[in-house]
Amino acid sequence: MRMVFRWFGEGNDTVSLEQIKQIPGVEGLVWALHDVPAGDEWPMEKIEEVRRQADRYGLHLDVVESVNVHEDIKLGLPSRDGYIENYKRTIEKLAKAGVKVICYNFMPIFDWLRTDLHKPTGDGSTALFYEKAKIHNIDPFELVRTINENSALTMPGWEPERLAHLTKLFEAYRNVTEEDLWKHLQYFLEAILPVAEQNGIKMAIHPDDPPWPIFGLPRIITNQQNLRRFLSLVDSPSNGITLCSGSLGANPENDIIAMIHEFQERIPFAHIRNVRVFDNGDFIETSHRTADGTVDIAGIVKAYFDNGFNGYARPDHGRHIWGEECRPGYGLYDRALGIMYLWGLWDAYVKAEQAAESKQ
Ligand code: DNO
Repeated sequence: MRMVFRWFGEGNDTVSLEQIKQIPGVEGLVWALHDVPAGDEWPMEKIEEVRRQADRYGLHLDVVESVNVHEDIKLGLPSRDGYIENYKRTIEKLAKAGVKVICYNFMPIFDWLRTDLHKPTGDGSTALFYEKAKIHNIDPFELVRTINENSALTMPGWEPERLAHLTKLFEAYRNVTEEDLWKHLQYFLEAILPVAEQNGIKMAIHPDDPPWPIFGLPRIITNQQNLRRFLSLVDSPSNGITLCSGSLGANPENDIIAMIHEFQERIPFAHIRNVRVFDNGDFIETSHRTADGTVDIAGIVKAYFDNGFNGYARPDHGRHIWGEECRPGYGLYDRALGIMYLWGLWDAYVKAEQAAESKQ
């Protein structure tokens, strides 16, 4: 398990590289050029600038999250080919900069979705929360307004320019079915995976968060069966998954441990976090500790360990604790605690294995 930490860039994050460097066992950053709009080619000078910043702290840039996919690609419009060309050029440039894994998602219009970014948890901390009934009743326009008003920093996946044409986008998706989305995804993969393969890059799709359709928009990367279908769209070692335990874990029917065993060769990147799912379908993001949520984090880490997982992992969102002012879900403290929990589990499994071997 190679531990990495998401960083939004100089002037765009409350967490500094100096702080990240001091978290035990963190070897690299999970980064992106957040100011480049989806669909544009990433400029080499900007990539190199991040490289220089990371180099100063001896942190690598092996993992990018995300190179966002333009809506025209998801919609299957004729204009997609130009955006796909840009995507390919970006893959080549990132490979030149030493990148090994590119995380992306294929969710129509919205990326991750929550109804409350600062839900009190009862102990003085707050966390990201999803209220099922609210999603059924809220107008998506209002949700976008609330999300953006709530945070001083632009939320990843909620960039204003991306959501500026919401009415037009909803209109465009009106007749797009799940099967259409699968076809558009396949077209995209067939175009980019040969370039990724030639350049030694693993593409890692992020599951839909939450893993079910919202606002009548189709969502397909939601469960084990669909992940299996996804991997069979194009059989390439570069066609992989960002296995996010928090996103998939919002549906209690998802057996994440079984997914790790089945897809282990195609998981270059793991997002490890816990959620507590309530009987009414609401869920809240909790600490990483197994006992605090409904996702078996200890079992998940054990499954990675048993499969000799050597990919990248990051703690995912954290709660907002100890009064920290930060990007919702992306503070320093709770994510650092999460890392120590993950290492604690991992090291205990290493020791147990060594003890078992020495007895033989
Ligand atoms: C939210 C993140 C997502 C994720 C993308 C990956 O905090 O988990 O925005 O980065 O879905 O493409």
